[in-house]
Amino acid sequence: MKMKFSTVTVFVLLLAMGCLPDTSGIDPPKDRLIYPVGMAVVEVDPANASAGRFLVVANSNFDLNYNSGSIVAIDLNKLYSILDSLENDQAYYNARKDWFSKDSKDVYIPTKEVIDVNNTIRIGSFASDLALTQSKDRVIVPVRGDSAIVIVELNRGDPSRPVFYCGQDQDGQCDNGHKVKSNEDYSLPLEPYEVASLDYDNVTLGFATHLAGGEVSMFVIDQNGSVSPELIRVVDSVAPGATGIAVRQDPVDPGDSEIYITGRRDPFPRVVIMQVRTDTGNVDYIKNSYFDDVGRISISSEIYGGTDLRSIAVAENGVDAYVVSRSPEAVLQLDLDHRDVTDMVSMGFGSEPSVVELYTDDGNTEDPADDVVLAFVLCFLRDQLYVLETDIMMQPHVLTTGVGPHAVAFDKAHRKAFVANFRESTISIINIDAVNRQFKHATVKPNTSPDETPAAKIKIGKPRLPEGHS
Ligand SMILES: [Ca+2]
Repeated sequence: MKMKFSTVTVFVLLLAMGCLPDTSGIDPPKDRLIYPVGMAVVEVDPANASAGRFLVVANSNFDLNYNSGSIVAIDLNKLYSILDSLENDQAYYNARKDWFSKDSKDVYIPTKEVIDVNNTIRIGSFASDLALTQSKDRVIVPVRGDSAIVIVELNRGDPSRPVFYCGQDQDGQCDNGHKVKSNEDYSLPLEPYEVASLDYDNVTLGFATHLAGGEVSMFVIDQNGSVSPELIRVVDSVAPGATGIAVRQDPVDPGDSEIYITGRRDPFPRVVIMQVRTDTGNVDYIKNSYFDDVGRISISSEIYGGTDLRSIAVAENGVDAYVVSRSPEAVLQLDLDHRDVTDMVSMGFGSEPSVVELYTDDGNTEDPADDVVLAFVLCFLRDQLYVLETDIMMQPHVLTTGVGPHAVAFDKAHRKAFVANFRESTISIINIDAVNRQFKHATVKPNTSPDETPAAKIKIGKPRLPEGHS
């Protein structure tokens, strides 16, 4: 356990120094998970599953073992085919005994079996997040080692380019036409941490929190359907230790869309609400971008206390939001319309929750009345995933993840959650049965063993823990 804390300390120190990596040395292997920090599921054509379905992962190269970080694409169709074969094809299963851990409690699918190396992209070290645009065809990755926010476009039609395209050269390095960087007018603040985006008239804008100085930056991702990254505004001192970011897209009037920011060092814990208030009838967002703080939801009170807010997520209904607090260790439910805290569930002392993401299940019908909204909360230091049923806001389900869970993504069509285990460079696979409120690791029975042997948990990648880990 001692090593665990010291690695976290190093992580915090590196963040605080904003140091840049050495670019000489060994190129990262194209088919590996290397301290993964962010993930999302991308469908090449939502109407046609065979067109491709990927889990895109940002690798941070946190220990600087390689000269850069990377973005890799896990082919989910291939992964599901492997899961199916392990379960149902005896010969296939028998031929893969070397995937099992010594005690047969775990199965590690080698990353080279599922990562599509034609879509591996190289980025700087210390990526900190990965998010999709509203239309889910642009991937946004803040990268401290590049002092940039990288934009990757989903290529849906051009067979001469990879599916994930950032103008990459032979080395897999993105071109400058896919990076948001400092320019003549604005300097990209240190430590871009989390990112989100909103669609306006003919323009997709991105927003990033900056941990060191508490700024929020605004940038163009896409204009008239073309990627055209440009930093266009930086607002100072939004929230001390600006960390979490989430958005509510207004489908009718994009000008009413809102951006929500949390800070981890805020003496007055609150969710800051921001808006782009450029006149949408007379649009020039780039030359005349008016972006500011328009309100707040105060979290500070005798009941909630706390100064350390982390992640925030907005529900599909656009009304409820969930915020993770470390002091006290809790998940808070907010009403965004009334700008109020409506409920809270304690996560227990020492849980140190760090990330929340929401999964909406349709329930038994197409009627939204029986939808189930689940909050997936990661506890980095405890190696735990909590699944909170937001309709009852009671004691959550608890699952043990790999070491250092850092990000969660969902494949709703397959009712799966993926958890990126940062410290061991693996991904856990969770089966979601929302109707019966059951959440279990994907497993397979070791068929050569007696029936009482517990099923082996399936992970993507073999754990590689830092030296000295116990
Ligand atoms: Ca429903």
